[in-house]
Amino acid sequence: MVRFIFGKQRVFTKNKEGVFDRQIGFNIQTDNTLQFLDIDFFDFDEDGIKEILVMNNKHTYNGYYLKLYKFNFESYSDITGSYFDETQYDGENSWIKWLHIFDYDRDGDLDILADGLFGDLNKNNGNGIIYWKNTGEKFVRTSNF
Ligand SMILES: [Ca+2]
Ligand SMILES: [Ca+2]
Repeated sequence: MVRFIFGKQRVFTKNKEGVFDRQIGFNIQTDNTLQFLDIDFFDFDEDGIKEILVMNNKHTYNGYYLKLYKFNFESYSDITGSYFDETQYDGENSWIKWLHIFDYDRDGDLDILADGLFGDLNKNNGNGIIYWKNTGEKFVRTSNF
């Protein structure tokens, strides 16, 4: 569950017994040039606990910044660099609205598709595609432009 409080995003999760517990909520740290747009939960490191993938816009919709956080019931940390090399972009009114996690390229593993592309990112007469391809090691930003 994600609750919006004065521009900060507080995440409440189930405890180890599977019950939501407000005492173990935490704030997703983003710097104040970033604004949260979409969130997905997926177990990137296959330890049985889902990580938190967040799409932000930068500088009030003038770019995007993808972040990944690891959570273990006691703390959380930014592990974006462990799974992604290209996570941000700067451009006037260029941002991404949603993320979808599914096997976009149909090679048997899950990828991360950007949906709702604006500004410079909305190319090829609106048919531009950006996704992060699962290579087994990392998720590599891929596009058709
Ligand atoms: Ca995990
Ligand atoms: Ca795939």
